[in-house]
Amino acid sequence: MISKSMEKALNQQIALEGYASYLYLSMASWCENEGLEGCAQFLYRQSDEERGHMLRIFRYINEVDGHALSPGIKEPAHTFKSVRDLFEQVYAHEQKVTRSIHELVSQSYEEKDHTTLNFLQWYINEQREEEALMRTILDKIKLIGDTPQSLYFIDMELDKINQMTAQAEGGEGESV
Ligand code: OFO
Repeated sequence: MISKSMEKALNQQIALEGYASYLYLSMASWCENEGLEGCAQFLYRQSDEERGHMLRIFRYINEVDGHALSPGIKEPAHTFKSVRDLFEQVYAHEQKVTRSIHELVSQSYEEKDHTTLNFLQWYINEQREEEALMRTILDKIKLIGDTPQSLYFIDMELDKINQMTAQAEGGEGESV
């Protein structure tokens, strides 16, 4: 059984993860329209992952006798200034999610809610990995540059990440 304030905070986290899923979906669509297939596939997968993160919290709340609420999602941006701008936004959003997870952890400590504290460990690790991945992508974009001529090489880098992820998952590399 979780407290009402923890239930509310976890429901807010659901909304944040849900928004990430829709934001990354919108970004995938923009990339696909720009002919950036590697970036698009990467973002489609990230969007799916964020939905998974949302559902994991959703199920947890109900499991511990709370009430998970399906969130209203604010409409994300549909266009982006550049690939660099897009990934800077992804990184900023991931940092925001990390801060929010850490606040949930602090609240769990304060409430001596060891069950939720334990549940959140997975998210702490996930956020560390996600932030590191997005930083790596941004570093590559800075190295390559994002002039129109460089976009092909950025897209190839994203494609390499997609292939590595697919190998790690033992799949064929297509998530949509
Ligand atoms: Fe679930 O926020 Fe990214 O990983």
